[in-house]
Amino acid sequence: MLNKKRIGLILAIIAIILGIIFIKLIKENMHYSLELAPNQKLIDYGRNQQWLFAIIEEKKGIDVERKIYVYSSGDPGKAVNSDKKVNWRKVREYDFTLVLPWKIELGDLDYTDGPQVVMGVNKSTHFDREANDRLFVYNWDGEKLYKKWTGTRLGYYLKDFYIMDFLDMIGEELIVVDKDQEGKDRLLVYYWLDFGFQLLAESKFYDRIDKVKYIDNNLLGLVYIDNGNEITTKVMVEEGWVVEVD
Ligand SMILES: [Ca+2]
Repeated sequence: MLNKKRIGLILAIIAIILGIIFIKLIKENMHYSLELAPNQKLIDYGRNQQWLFAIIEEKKGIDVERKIYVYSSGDPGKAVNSDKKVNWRKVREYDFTLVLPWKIELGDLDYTDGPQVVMGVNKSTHFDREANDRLFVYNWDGEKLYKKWTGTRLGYYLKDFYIMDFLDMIGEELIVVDKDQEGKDRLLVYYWLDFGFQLLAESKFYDRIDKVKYIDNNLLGLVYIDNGNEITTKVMVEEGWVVEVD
């Protein structure tokens, strides 16, 4: 028969068990969340099935820092679907304040090791004092970032870039939106060869390029502005040139 003492003891045990479950849930949520603190802002992120790299801007008093946060989906065998929620767990943090990254993409440029982490940064170099937007490429070995390639200049001014596998050649290709001194845009297509990017094709100059999208093998969707009109077209690579397909 249950007396009051026994009921009290059982309730106490239940309370302790619930407490442990509650603390565990809070802890898991803390580790498995991309939610940011009020002083943090997500600038950009890139991911594959297993890893997510985010550029986070962090305000500390009057200082503003740029960090790279590295998250793992935890299970390398598990596919990440866009319609399925993934509990990304933060595994590393790097301070990139000095080079101010503004865009980040993950890719397999050479399929030998990787993934590669490709960053648009704003940095002056020894040879080029003016701060310019350029690319940094890192290898990620699952634990650390290693410098693979740090930005010799591509074209005039790096306005935007995309990593995508849209040509038959091995690895993913780099597509750069390049702005010239007069403010006109063109596309540059690069592939990775041994130790760096090799230019494969360039487009003509447009007043402005607004959007680049993968459609199919050697076929990109392009949205550009010409004399104030927005034009949507398709382009392909042909003998060193990026040409419009009609
Ligand atoms: Ca390819």
